[in-house]
Amino acid sequence: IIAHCESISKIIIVEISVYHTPESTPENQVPDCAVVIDVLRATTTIATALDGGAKSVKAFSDIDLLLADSEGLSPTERLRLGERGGKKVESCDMGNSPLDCTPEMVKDKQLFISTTNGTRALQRVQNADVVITGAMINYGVVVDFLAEKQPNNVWLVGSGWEGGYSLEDTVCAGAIASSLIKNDNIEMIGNDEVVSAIALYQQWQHDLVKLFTLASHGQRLLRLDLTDDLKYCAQENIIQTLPIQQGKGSLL
Ligand code: 3SL
Repeated sequence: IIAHCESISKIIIVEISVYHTPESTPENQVPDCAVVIDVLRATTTIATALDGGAKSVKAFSDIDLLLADSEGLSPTERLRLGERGGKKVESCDMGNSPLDCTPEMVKDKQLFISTTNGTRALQRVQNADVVITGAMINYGVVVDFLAEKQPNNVWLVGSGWEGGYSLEDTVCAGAIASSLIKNDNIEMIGNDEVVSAIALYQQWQHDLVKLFTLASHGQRLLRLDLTDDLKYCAQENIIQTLPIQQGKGSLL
């Protein structure tokens, strides 16, 4: 009986809320831990860049601010990534393709990134106690981090597309939540969105490429001939790097 009571007392209740867009997060509140998700493609790119040896990735919602902030570094020290509408921003070195973030390109560089939705989502939650980013390619390390730190409340914030819902961010939120609650000592309470995100992941986990081709932003990327990007972003846990905010907007 004593052993049974001890194991019961170790159960941790984590409150998980999924928000489909940065705009739908509650105003004037921040969670213990915010997980920003932009599977297509910003948080996939950020994880890939840090995994490839980038020193840091600093996110901006505004391109002019990005250009001004990175001005003090020489072109050999920095890399400017800019995307709008899926396309590279003229004044930047690269667009937002994770496939361009090879170790040869990013190693030891400080990256500065601005994208249509993902960097806005990061900005929305930058005051949370802990901010990390997740994507399909690294959600396992997000789950490990949450299982270890056991924050009381977690927001899984999808970037969506210009204020609208996105399938790919929601399925990733579902992957994170469903993996986390597989831990015997963790129980979840959550909003309706987290329950539906888990159901979406359970339905599509074996054919994420197909799901992404149905997604409106997936279709946008396909129209831009970015099929390889889409396939890369749909892979599960191919890297073990966890981007963590250190100072507002900067991920290490
Ligand atoms: O919206 C974003 O932040 C981007 O990730 C979009 S894209 O995949 O680079 O087009």
